[in-house]
Amino acid sequence: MATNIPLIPNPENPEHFTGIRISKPKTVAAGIPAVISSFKHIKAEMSIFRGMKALLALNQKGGFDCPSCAWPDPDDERSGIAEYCENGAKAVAEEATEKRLRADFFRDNSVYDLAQLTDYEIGKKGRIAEPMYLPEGATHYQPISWNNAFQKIAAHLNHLSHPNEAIFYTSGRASNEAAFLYQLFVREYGTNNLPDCSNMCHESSGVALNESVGIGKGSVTLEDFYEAEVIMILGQNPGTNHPRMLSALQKAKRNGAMIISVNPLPETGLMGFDNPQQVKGILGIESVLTDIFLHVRINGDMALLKAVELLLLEEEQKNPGSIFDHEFIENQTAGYSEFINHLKQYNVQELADQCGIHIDQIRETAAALKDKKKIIACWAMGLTQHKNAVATIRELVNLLLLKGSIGKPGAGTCPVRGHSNVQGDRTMGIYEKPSKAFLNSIEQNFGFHPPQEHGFDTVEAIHAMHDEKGKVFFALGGNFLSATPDTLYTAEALRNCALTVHVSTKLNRSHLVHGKEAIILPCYGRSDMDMTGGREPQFVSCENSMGVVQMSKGILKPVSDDLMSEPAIICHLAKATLNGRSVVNWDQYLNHYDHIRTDIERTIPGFDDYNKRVREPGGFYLPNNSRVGKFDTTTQKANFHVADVTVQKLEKDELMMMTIRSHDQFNTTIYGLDDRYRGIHNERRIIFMNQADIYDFGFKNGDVVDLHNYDDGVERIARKFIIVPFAIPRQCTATYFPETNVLVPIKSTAEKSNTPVSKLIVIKLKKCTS
Ligand SMILES: Nc1nc2c(c(=O)[nH]1)N[C@H]1C(S)=C(S)[C@@H](COP(=O)(O)OP(=O)(O)OC[C@H]3O[C@@H](n4cnc5c(=O)[nH]c(N)nc54)[C@H](O)[C@@H]3O)O[C@H]1N2
Ligand SMILES: Nc1nc2c(c(=O)[nH]1)N[C@H]1C(S)=C(S)[C@@H](COP(=O)(O)OP(=O)(O)OC[C@H]3O[C@@H](n4cnc5c(=O)[nH]c(N)nc54)[C@H](O)[C@@H]3O)O[C@H]1N2
Ligand SMILES: [Mo]
Repeated sequence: MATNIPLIPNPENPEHFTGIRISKPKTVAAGIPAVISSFKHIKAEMSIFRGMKALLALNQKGGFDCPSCAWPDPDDERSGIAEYCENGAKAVAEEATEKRLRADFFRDNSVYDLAQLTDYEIGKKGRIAEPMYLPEGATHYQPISWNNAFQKIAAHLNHLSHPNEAIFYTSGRASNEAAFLYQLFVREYGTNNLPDCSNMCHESSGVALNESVGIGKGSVTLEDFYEAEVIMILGQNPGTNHPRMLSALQKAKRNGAMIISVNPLPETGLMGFDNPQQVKGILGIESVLTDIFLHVRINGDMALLKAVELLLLEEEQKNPGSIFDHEFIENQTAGYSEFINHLKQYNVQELADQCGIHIDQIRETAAALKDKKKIIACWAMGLTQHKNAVATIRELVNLLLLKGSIGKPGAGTCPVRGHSNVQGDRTMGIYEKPSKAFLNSIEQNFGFHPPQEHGFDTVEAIHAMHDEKGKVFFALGGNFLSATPDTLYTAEALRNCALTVHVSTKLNRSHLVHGKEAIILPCYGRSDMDMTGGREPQFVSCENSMGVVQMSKGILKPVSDDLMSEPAIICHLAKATLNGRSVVNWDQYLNHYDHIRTDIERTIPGFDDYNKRVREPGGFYLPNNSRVGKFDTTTQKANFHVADVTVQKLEKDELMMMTIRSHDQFNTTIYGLDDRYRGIHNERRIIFMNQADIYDFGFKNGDVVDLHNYDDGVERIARKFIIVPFAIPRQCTATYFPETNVLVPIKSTAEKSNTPVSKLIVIKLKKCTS
């Protein structure tokens, strides 16, 4: 039975179309339609009372942290009623739904039946309400007690010939408290196999920034946005994925900042913004955001950045000292002359051809940057999920270094994080390559010797399970099957496992493509009131994209009495698995989360007075040396980096494809079937193409095609996608993730960060015959 479970997308079981409607892409984001959309999603999932209660607490000081993105809350004024965005409201609706899945649901629906559904349909089923177990060979999940579930997992873990045969994945919603306990348990158990969603996300930023400026996090605060002269936004779609960033951009702009956007798509949110939290916005008065839009080809960023740098260098040479910040370069950087010598080999016109942007526009960009001293560079997945991602991000830092634009107000690096606590999880030690200092601190504070050998990252974990070296897969959140590349290969990997376990709020495809045995442990979400310890509601804490740690306290009554908090699940699992072997006092953590924070404070720098400061409204900033112009690199300076421009070679019948998010999804959670800003309604199986390419390839708008990839001699197929013409450069196409993850070759990963290359997949199109 297990091997017949359909995968979606699956060559044998194509998804059905849902009835596409196309309208003109929007020119302005948010506004009234966003407010209406928020309420529609809330109303579909819960009573208005519960909905209002949740929304009123969302991102308020003393309320809960939005489970959607990692964009920070304003340090000063928060709008009393609406410090959230349309997509934050959708995230809450999805999590706080009153629909629940109990034993009868799993009795009535086999795993096979559930796997026939689309991701959208699966997600809409409701919250998992009690622990469930799938015995070997069974067709249906059945209820299991918490205690038996922990005993079964413990037995599997203790049965392995080495702890490195177990893999412990984390998705970025886990709180600091949960993440800290999780890594502590995993390391005491004996492995560093702690892959996380960051491996697929901003890993390239972490690697690049560490090498360049000595810290894997961004350097700016929200205040810097309001002082910046130029804000560059590369490979990011904030209107959909970080909507509250638009308010910051609007304010920055009012203060005189210029905005330069670099994207293969003219994303609505980048172009214009209608602030729903202001009267003017409600009245539909839009503000134009982007001043210069650079319609780059997929992965043309490196060539573009070099072209801009070269033009700046030409100016600088005409008038030495007028463009570059020589004092900064001299005192605070290393590698300047090698960088300049290498840059001089390039030719602006050739670079312009490579990135697909007219030389006049590149000149305009260079002219805009010429006299500016305070530049912020923002980026997200459009830069990180490429083969040369690390090099491209370092090139962006090169540009900032030339201008002395880091370590001072109004300037710096801003990798815009995805999951709401993905940055905090890393700070807590969710990392397969922990530093010696971190491991030593664990040893000193807890008295056990943690494993020193590095563990598997996400892609390595998939290979290990595929090769039967990874035997137990445990996930703290997330949807591993759908989020990872090469869906069929990953499915084989998961099915090879003896046991797969998911700590989850909602049902997803990873529960349906499972190991020989499978367990689902249902946990509280951010909005749920957590009475662990029995006396008072517990709170947890999260670190946002700008390094602010804040408390998050759920306020809703959980949909079932059979849920447990993530920290509690980890404590119980640790006790069951390590039994008498553990030197950690897990019971005190179950008693009160303050004890977890006390131990975090002892172990990880920057958390002094954690319990006190986290209770202060707005939380506290973690230390960040790059913010103050100190660079903890091997040279003790910010490092220029030399890299070549690489250009993807394409055959005549090949195209580049990037996989992106629609406006109605959070990663693999599909909220709805619309991509409102891009004018797509009621359909996800589409491929955006340039109109001239559609014609040249012999297709018509609306034709249905199969997408093929042939990397490493493997034929990968995603069937049935509707061609939609769009303002995208020639030879570039876009589809939604996760439907096309089946095409992302497992071996195609970024140099140094090993992040799957989800933004440049070489594909061929074939007209669909069936
Ligand atoms: N509502 C909502 N919010 C989210 C998420 C969600 O799914 N839904 N996901 C969260 C997570 S985990 C993350 S990581 C972030 C993701 O946030 P984003 O990075 O904004 O998400 P993507 O949709 O992957 O968009 C990538 C953008 O990069 C562009 N792009 C693609 N390739 C290139 C390229 O080669 N060069 C350039 N310059 N641009 C390129 C695409 O056109 C698109 O605009 O959002 C977080 N927030
Ligand atoms: N092709 C392609 N693939 C990609 C990307 C891409 O752009 N293109 N983006 C990548 C990126 S940036 C990321 S971050 C990954 C995301 O990878 P993941 O983080 O693994 O995936 P999500 O879809 O965010 O996980 C959703 C599931 O998390 C569970 N969940 C939700 N809230 C909670 C909670 O509070 N606690 C627990 N325990 N579980 C919860 C629910 O069961 C839900 O089904 O995907 C990556 N994959
Ligand atoms: Mo992400």
